[in-house]
Amino acid sequence: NSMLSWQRTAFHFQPEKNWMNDPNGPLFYKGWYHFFYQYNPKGAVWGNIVWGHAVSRDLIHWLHLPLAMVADQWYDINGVWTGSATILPNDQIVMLYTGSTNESVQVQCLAYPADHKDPLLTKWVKYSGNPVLVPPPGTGVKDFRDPTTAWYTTDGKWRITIGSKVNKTGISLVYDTKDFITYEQLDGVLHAVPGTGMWECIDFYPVSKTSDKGLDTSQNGADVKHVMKASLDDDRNDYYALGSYNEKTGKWVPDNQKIDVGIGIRYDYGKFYASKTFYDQNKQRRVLWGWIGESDSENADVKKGWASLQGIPRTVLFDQKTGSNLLQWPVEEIEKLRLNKKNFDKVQVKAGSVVPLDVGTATQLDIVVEFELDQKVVESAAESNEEFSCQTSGGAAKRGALGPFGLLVLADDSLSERTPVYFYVVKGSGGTVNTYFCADQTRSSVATDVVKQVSGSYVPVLKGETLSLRILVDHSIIESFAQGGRTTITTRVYPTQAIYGAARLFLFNNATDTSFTASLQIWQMNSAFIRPFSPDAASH
Ligand code: DQQ
Repeated sequence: NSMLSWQRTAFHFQPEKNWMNDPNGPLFYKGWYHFFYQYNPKGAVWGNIVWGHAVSRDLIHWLHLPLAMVADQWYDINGVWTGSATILPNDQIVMLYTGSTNESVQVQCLAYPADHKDPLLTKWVKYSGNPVLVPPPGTGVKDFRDPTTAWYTTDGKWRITIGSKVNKTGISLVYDTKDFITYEQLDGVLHAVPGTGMWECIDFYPVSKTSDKGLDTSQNGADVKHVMKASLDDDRNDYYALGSYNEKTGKWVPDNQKIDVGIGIRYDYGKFYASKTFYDQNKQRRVLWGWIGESDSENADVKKGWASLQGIPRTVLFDQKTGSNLLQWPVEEIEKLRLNKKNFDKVQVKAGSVVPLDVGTATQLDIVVEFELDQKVVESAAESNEEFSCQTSGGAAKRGALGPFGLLVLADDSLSERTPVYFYVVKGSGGTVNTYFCADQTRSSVATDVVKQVSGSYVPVLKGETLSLRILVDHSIIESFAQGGRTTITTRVYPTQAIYGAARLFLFNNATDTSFTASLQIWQMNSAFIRPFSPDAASH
């Protein structure tokens, strides 16, 4: 349906048509980034799940390849579900994934490339002895899925974790293996959190406390923290916590018991699920992929013939300044798409005003902003001690002394449609200042069949820091990163007016007391090449 084709993106990964969900088995091999994904070849809704496959030199331009694995065995006939890759020291690739059997039992299966010399890894072989793991006694047959990348232990074994639940407690089961064929289940669990329900797509990986390089999944030591991430089936969000991992005892302990998995921090406060990292040995970084679903109706998805995007891959680092969160940032390769830079230096935005930014068409943008508030106003502001939450405090329309202020993205000239991405500053007792970062979908579209909510959270801001924002805009997706990626919000929006040449960008200040200046760098973004598979293209 060409009427809806403007919703397709220009530089986000998506298949030509039909349904996509979780990222699977990302890896770098012989000069190529490989990306696999949950895919329904038969329609724009979830079902008939197989593994799609694409390759890239730079994580931005993609070539679609034939399906890597289809549902053709008794142990995966109901779906070739999510899995992860492990690269062994001899460069062999091992893929573990969940099969949904002919009886809808969740089992773990092994696959490997048919030809290690083929850099495109086009053909995959399923191990003849599959499945390699079945649900252990006491585990629900439908509560056992999504094996992680394996890490190497000092015992000379490979270790994986798999998500499950016991009643309402989310848990991570642990297995050791030498050959990826036979496994030994460890006593106890890597971690468990009551009340969080089924843990899908667990991710478990090291981050460095001292360097801004990523770490191979098997690294550990005094300089290392471990991130535990679970995708909570019950609330469809990805939560992580930082902690320390003792490989000998097999225990992972969160740094802060109050900010545990499923309770404290989210990767992203918008639409972002079933994510997975991989270690990119090419650039020594850890890269995060996340599935960005639609927030229109299923009916609309069927009409437009496709559903879901992948977020721009993000590098993930431990935030050495706060010590309490990760930093997520779009991979540097995205900057190759930047065109026509415009600078706006110290634009004054008075309380209660909207200022247009002349950037031409505003459907494909990379925006970098720094805000400077009038510090005297902040210092002298009354200590409101307001209980603020992005979700429930009235969105961008609700005026406070020190916010909201930020940008109106994917807006039209009359502002009949707009998506505010903004900060809200609250003055607390003793002069404390708390900053929140939100995105408000409530006026994003005049359409009625789309989700319209306000998303966001607290963002840590240290003394002396200015407030900063990076926003990637791509037709129907807005990815926003505050304070260098401490807090992120991904928003799907479906404007009907603010499209093509009618899309605009504005600064806004809905605070009652403070003006601010904004300094911006804004680029138009080129489209990425995301090319369909043709046997010809592959042979050139
Ligand atoms: N998606 C897969 C499962 C996983 C879920 C099925 C998470 O393996 O638990 O498509 O979105």
